[in-house]
Amino acid sequence: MISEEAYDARRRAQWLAGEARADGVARRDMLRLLAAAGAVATLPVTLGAPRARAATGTAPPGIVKPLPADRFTIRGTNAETKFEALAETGFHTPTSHFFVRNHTATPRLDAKTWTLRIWGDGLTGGEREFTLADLRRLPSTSRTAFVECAGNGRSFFTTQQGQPASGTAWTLGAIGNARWRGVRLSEVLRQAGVSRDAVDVMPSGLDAEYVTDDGTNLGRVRRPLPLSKAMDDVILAYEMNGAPLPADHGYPVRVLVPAWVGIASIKWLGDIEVSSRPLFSPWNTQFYRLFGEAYPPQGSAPLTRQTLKSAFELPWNASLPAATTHHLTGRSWSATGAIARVDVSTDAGRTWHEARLKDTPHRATWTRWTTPWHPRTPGPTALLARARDTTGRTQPEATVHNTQGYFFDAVVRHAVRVV
Ligand SMILES: Nc1nc2c(c(=O)[nH]1)N[C@H]1C(S)=C(S)[C@@H](COP(=O)(O)O)O[C@H]1N2
Ligand SMILES: [Mo]
Repeated sequence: MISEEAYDARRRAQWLAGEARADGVARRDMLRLLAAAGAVATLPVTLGAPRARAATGTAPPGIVKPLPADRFTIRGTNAETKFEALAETGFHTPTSHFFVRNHTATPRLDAKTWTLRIWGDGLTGGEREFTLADLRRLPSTSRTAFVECAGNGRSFFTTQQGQPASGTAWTLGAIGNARWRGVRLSEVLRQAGVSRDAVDVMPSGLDAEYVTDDGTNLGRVRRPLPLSKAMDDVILAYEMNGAPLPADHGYPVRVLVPAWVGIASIKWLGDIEVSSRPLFSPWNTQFYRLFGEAYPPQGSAPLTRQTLKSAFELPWNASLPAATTHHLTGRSWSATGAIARVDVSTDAGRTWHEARLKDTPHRATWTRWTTPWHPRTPGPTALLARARDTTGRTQPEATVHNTQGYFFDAVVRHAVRVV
């Protein structure tokens, strides 16, 4: 068990030492951001008694959208995108192909009665409520970013490194890249009035409380964010790829935390606590930290930014005819920098050549690439893709093991057969 007091104390010490940074936003910059709050006109919002909470609905459990077998692999309550199905899509992942990670089931919420409640001792003027119309009246912002599960690639700890890890056995399809539109969380927090003492915010979902396999009820899916990140680039998204957010992806409003572990992007947002003390939830104490031989007993710091990965748009064990030129395609992505180059090996890692990038690389989105291959000899082989980003980071040959299988960033050996 993690001592939550110890975590709390360490988090607070880091904060007071000015080390509780997120994506480079230091405490002094955050105070400057907060100081700008007074300059923004306030919006008429409901004060006082909370409105009825959003209906939790009685929809059947599970995922609402169709999950055809040529696009998705069902894994428990989740659906993984088949990378080969992305070959028929463009830069943005359509809803029809976007992976779903549900702790329980997609709730059916009514946008007309939905409200977002902002509360906690880190507010200057007490609790505030926003309807969807209130949020839509605020200035909107759009950006493209991926949502990727921290456990994406987890199964390769087992299959490639012989080191099993607990959790959903994703291959590489627990990622989607969409255009999101919504209101900046910083804008909403300014409207609500954030005090100078506030340090953390905790968005919470309206889906059912999560009960673990051993019967422990962990409550609503929720995970704290340092205020510095909340004030930086976080969006409360109400649109995905130009349409209202689909039910499975958080309708009517989800949090979108660019580049961070998918769990930070809370779907079906119901409330946000703003706190003057560091917050914790099981999703930043017992989950979403690195545990294992290479890590301290209390685990690493809570995970923030995702890592660096590459995938081919090919089925596993794909058959490729010999003596033909194939145009291999794939995607690479990084949360720490833009993709700088991608090298591909078609002979199980003996020789490498640079792939041609098809997109202008940006951090927190992916870059598509292509490379020709003219196999001569029939038989099994492995295709490898290795990305490097603009921070100089390269995909390693192996990832240091952690018991929950997060952040697999090693080069994946994609089995194919030349026929
Ligand atoms: N309320 C709520 N938010 C949630 C989750 C959830 O189960 N409930 N799953 C999280 C996880 S672990 C991931 S990886 C992403 C997945 O987003 P997607 O289903 O839109 O692809 O949502 C996150 N937000
Ligand atoms: Mo996730």
